[in-house]
Amino acid sequence: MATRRFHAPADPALSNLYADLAERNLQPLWELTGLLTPTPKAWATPYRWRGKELRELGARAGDLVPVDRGGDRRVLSLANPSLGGAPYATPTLWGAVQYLGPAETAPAHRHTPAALRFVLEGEGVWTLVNGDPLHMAAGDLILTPSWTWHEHHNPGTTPMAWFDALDLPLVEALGAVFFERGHEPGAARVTAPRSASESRYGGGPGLLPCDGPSPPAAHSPLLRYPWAATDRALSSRLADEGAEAAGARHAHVRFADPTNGRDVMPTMRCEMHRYLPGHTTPALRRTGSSLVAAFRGTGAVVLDGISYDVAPGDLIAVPSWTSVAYIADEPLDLFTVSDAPVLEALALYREEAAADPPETSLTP
Ligand code: 1HN
Repeated sequence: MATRRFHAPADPALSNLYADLAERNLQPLWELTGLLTPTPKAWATPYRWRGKELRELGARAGDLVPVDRGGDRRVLSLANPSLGGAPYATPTLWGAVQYLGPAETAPAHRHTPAALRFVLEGEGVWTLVNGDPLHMAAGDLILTPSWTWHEHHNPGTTPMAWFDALDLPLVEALGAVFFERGHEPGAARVTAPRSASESRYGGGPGLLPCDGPSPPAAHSPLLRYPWAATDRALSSRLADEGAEAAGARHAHVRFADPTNGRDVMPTMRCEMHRYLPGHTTPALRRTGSSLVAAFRGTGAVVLDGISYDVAPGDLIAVPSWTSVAYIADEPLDLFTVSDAPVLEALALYREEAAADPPETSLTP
């Protein structure tokens, strides 16, 4: 596409200059507006996908589409309508629901975009990450870090669906996407009876192995964060004496690399939030985008003053510098994934309290 041509109708010499600039694919900065905005420009807008609809559409895809079509996965990508038809939930994050029927396998592959799965309901799929068998059940977080081989197996009799998040749009923008297919599906292989990642790094809080190989540097060596541990951590934060005395109605925990406390992967931060009934948080805005997956309970997420009610399975895109507040009707458990580690590494992370705008509308 040719570059944009500027015009100066009152000045023929300047008009000629603009024509010559356009000819050579140059643009005059003094004619460009909107490049440096006082605060981040809202070119992506918030969006909510309904869990009920995702479940139904996933099941229909399960009936109609074999798993080996396109990318080896039966995945419905969250395509934020503000992103011009791209299959992206935010400018940096891919979000999706993936559906795997009984006795189905999504074959091994690896790619440089990092992925994670948060299980919204059901159980029984095994994800192998570099051959390490990780069981998936409701509330579990499973990591498939950049360039690790991964495949999903459903040996059970019921279908399973889960939430996928990847840093694919970011890695694509950086020109760093690589992809490779793995062994043939069905090729005979021996899989360990249990996860080495979990036995080495999931033994208990503060317990690390004294021997054996050093953990990988780029991501958490623990690849599965079981719901029981997350739930226990949230309950104990809320039951903490100090917190109780201060009337805490909200607990949040960050999923961390157990060897150093850093985020689970270099590009994505994962957290679990629990809000008790009647609690409303102050509104906050942050640089970088995030996805919210509603796990249990009901309430609302207020984005730039618009209230989106949430029920289990709902997925919500929160673009950069959107003001966010949460309201719980029942105990509300929300999983969040964001690109915050990238913003922090680049010294671009900012957050500030947002003036609570009045709630303007309740979307259907
Ligand atoms: C992928 O490999 C998975 O392994 C899920 O489950 C979603 C979306 C885009 C590209 C690769 C998976 C994906 C994906």
